[in-house]
Amino acid sequence: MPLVKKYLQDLAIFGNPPAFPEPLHVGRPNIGNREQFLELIDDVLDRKWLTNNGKYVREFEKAIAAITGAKHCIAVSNGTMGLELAAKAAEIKGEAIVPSFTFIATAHALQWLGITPVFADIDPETHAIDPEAVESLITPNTTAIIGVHIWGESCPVEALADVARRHGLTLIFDAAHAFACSHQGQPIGRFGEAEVFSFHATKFINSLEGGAITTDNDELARKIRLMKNFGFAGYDRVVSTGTNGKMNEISAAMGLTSLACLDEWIEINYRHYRQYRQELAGSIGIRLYPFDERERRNYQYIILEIDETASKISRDRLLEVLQAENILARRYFYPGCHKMEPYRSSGQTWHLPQTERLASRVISLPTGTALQSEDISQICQIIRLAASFEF
Ligand code: T4K
Repeated sequence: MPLVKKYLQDLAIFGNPPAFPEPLHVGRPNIGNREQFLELIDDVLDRKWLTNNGKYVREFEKAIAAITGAKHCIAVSNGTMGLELAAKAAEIKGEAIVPSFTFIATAHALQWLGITPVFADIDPETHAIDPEAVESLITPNTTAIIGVHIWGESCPVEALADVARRHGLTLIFDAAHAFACSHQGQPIGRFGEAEVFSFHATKFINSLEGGAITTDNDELARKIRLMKNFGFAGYDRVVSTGTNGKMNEISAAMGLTSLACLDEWIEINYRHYRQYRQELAGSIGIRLYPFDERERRNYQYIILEIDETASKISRDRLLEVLQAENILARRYFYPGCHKMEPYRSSGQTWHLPQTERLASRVISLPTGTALQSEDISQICQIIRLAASFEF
């Protein structure tokens, strides 16, 4: 580990060697027990059953249903496919209200199905979709609300459910960030009509690529199961429209291997979160996104907000300083979905002041099993140093 930098002039942005010889990425995958994974792969290859509702996919679905408490879990090829299948099976049409402050997949999944995403603003404290903003955007064409449990912190489930109920709308949650998290003591996975998880490589639990839809609704689950397999209800019998949304056996094997480490990884992420909090405490103009520790959280995202008016450094300058040190932080979710295509050129004028303000302030920092405590100390030292000088 290189020497901790003591002086601003030592920063790599001034031409010095970076603090980290190898890049420290946001989103480095958590990898479980290699031997166990390789054994499962061997078994998959020996049994010559690679996909189409195989043994490990069924085990993975069972495990997720048990963790979330949901009646049904349908494993799928990725989270985006999960959102598409859930929206299609729930017969969402016309317009669906979503936050703009989310990964582009939340909006794209709808747009892909010919549903128009309508972007609602967020609560600047929680970063979650604002139910009042949602209600103000409802039109006769609105059929659904898609809440997002951003960073794994649950969004205002009850308030959204209330709006949905009063206006007869379908409520679905994008829970891509929120596996193994809770809301009011209940595991995320049973709220709304359905919840959709991502098990992408960068997620807390990964299956290389993958996702899952959980629901207590028998009919919805039945439709999603059919639709993810081309609408097949048996050999040569297609009973609905469909697509190929199946998870394969190697992905399920990786998912099961990851699940075996769930508690250990939460512990590691939680430790990292507390260390960041402690080491960045008192840094003027810098806010670490606070998780509600009374709830179960996976602490997979370490989110900083840089208030340029109070801090001496801008968010983008800090990002440059970190990148020069090989700390590859990210501006999630800049600039907001509404400023990306095709939504930017849709002709619609969006009034999303909180989204735009937040998107210009946020940095996501590395965490997860790839990081050691010394790495975090060094990252925090660089942030403190960079934020304390005008340059
Ligand atoms: N809804 C929400 C709210 C989401 O956040 C997401 C996905 C979805 C829906 C859709 O779920 P999926 O269809 O993806 O299952 C990344 C992920 O690709 C994406 O899954 C995730 N959200 C999003 C927040 O982050 P990018 O564009 O930042 O990916 P990329 O390739 O730049 O990777 C991010 C970082 O991770 C890089 O700095 C490098 C590191 N990385 C990545 C991979 C794939 C590794 O170190 N190893 C790896 O194998 O979107």
